[in-house]
Amino acid sequence: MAEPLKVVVTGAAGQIAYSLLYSVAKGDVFGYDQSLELNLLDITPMMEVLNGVVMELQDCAIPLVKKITATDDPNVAFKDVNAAFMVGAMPRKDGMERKDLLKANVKIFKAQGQAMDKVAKKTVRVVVVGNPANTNACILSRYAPSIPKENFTCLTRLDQNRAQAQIAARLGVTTDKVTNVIIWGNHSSTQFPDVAHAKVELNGQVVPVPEAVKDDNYLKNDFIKTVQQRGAAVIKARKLSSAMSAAKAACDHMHDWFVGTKGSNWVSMGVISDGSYGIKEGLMYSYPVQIKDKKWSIVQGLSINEFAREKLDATAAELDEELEAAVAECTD
Ligand code: NAX
Repeated sequence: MAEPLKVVVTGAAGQIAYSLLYSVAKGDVFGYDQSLELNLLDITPMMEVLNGVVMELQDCAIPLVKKITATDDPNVAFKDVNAAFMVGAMPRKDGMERKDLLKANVKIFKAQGQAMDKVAKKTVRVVVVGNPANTNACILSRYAPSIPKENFTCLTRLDQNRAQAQIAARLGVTTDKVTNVIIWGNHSSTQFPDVAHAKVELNGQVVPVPEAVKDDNYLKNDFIKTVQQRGAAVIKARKLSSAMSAAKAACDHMHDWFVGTKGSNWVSMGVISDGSYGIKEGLMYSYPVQIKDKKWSIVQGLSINEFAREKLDATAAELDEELEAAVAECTD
């Protein structure tokens, strides 16, 4: 069996981590023959709860798991890690302004970035789940300058999975038949779920999704709104935010990063913009990417019509504003 891979999960006592840890531990992400050392980070008041999570993980009796370390110290949690799921973040509380939320998260991701810079492997692959995910990932990368910027990403796979599931349900196929859906931009309600280049396998034939759906009005309106507001719909129904599906999406994201994408297929990930598709450089923007040898590259040359252009720019403008506000909170 290969050397154990060191994986850290932050916010490890929370609800997403509760599903995520089980999937990671049993091999869904890094392979069923890859042994693991799991580092679990949460804040000091959550240590007792975290201890309960550790007990349950032990009781899962998964042979791949060689070691579990639960801690409230980022320097311990990030030590020599190969992969990081950054789930922990300050949640928005009643009466809290957007500004206050950003401020609290800048503080968290600055401290965690500094620790990562000091003790993590320089090859660590990082996915930020905690909101505002895109901007938190930018801040994390800013404070970990010795780690390549390409190693920091944020999660928009949940949005992609939601979009894929909507289209699959509409066409009466399973989700694996729908490929190349794109989520552009921010993991927020300004995101643009785009099926203009998506494909579906129907009765053994691969056809463009717009051709199969035959309802432009639906694709431009209800479909987009449903995906953008799916998180809120889950909260309304469950009285809790998405957890099982968020954990599954984080696993899909990291799995594809380590294993690669297939053929001409792509997936959506929040990655650092290099100016592709006219998006300001340096924003953590969700793009379609293909992955080979653990390196992602933005899919180039997709046609962007006027409708899409407007949406790509609107979500970029929101990210730009968010990042500017976050950077203003960074007192170096
Ligand atoms: P929970 O509140 O259940 O868990 C969060 C955990 O993070 C808590 O145990 C908390 O103590 C811990 N935490 C807080 N500050 C920390 C710090 N400085 N270091 C380590 N741990 C810390 O939230 P959960 O439902 O698990 O959601 C976690 C985050 O994911 C939230 O920010 C949420 O908004 C975000 N989401 C992101 C999604 C995405 O697609 N990008 C979708 C799902 C989810 O809404």
